[in-house]
Amino acid sequence: MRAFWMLAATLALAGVAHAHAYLVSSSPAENALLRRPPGEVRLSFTEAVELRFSHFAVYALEVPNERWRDVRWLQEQAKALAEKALSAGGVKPAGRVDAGLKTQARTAENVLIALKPDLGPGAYVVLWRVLSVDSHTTQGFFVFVVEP
Ligand SMILES: [Cu+2]
Repeated sequence: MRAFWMLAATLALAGVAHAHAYLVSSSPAENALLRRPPGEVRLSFTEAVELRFSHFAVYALEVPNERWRDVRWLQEQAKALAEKALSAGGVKPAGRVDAGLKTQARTAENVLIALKPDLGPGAYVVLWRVLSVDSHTTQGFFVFVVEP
């Protein structure tokens, strides 16, 4: 709790900067079509994020395989899932495939998310809501597909 108030005080003073933490790049990349399942996801933000006050998740997207290359359609499905997953209340979607954060720092621009081993073929959604060190919250998501 003490850490929270220290953070709040710091953030109140830091209210001048307006860069926000936006995603710069990721691995896998947005809309990547992968032959092998990745072991982790790396997200790079424009500024450092407070890991303990941020949320990251990766979900399997239940979609028929003939849709795996339909980027716009996948985007719509992913958006619906991300809204559900990031909403404050309600039932969280099933199918989480992330296995915790590999990044142990309190703040970081690059965040590594471990994945469960041997993800099967399919579409996956990476989503986040991050508190950046300048006190702003941003959120987003993207899709990648594993198609051996
Ligand atoms: Cu900002």
